[in-house]
Amino acid sequence: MDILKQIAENLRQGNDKKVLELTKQAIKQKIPSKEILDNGLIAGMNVIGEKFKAHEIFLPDVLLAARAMYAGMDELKPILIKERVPTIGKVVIGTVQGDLHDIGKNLVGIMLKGAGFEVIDLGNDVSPERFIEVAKKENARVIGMSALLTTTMLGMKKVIDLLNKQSLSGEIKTIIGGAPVSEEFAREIGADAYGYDSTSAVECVKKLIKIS
Ligand code: B1M
Repeated sequence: MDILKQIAENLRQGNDKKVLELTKQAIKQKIPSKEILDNGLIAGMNVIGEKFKAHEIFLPDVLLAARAMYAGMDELKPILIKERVPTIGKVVIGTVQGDLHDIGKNLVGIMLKGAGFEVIDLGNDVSPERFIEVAKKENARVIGMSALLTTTMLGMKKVIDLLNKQSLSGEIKTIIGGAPVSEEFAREIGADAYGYDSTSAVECVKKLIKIS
């Protein structure tokens, strides 16, 4: 089996030690880090998502898979960030209130750092007030919000409404992302951009900073 398939398979089994070992091997074999991420780690996590949805596996299995995902991601992080250029703007990121999923948000943070942005990561379960308070204090030009639950995605609108209420939407731009959100939802709630994945998030933030 090719090494990326092995990474995906071991992530699926929640074997963090093996995922770490295989990720190290893949790096040694000079497989591009983006390929290890997309075709190894994320591919494995996608299978977990499908199986969880179909009730074929349960929460503890998902937790183990998340731990294995982090084992690989931590190894890739310095490589993804390596081509860092001088800071081109500050971005505050976080997962919205009530939502504990942070793997995708962390990936977006890693890619933004790699592209030269200064990233202030507020973690998960972030209240609308906190997003804005920190963005104002840090003079951030963009707020990036992640949501993985249909029950929490409306938290993004709360942030945008608060920005409008404080007349800050001209200075602080917003980008949203996460499995349940879409371009259409971004338009509906008045977000400035929608990132489909971590690569498109970087492109969007670059554009937002140019126009803001
Ligand atoms: Co949860 N979970 N989970 N989970 N979980 C989902 C999201 C779910 C779709 C699974 C399913 O049913 N198929 C489902 C949501 C259903 C819905 O809302 N319609 C679900 C559920 C129900 C739950 C619980 C409610 C389960 C329960 O307790 N009964 C619970 C909720 C807890 C809470 O948040 N309050 C829960 C808990 C968990 C764990 C803690 C076990 C774990 C999270 C661990 C962690 O994050 N540290 C977990 C996981 C791992 C998942 C799945 C399997 C994988 C998510 C993931 O990390 N994907 C997920 C299934 C799925 O998404 N298919 C699922 C990999 C990651 C790289 O992708 O996060 O999509 P993603 O990020 C992508 C893009 O979306 C985008 O870029 C990233 C890279 O490409 N992106 C952005 C993300 N944020 C962005 C921001 C941007 C731009 C792009 O700009 C700022």
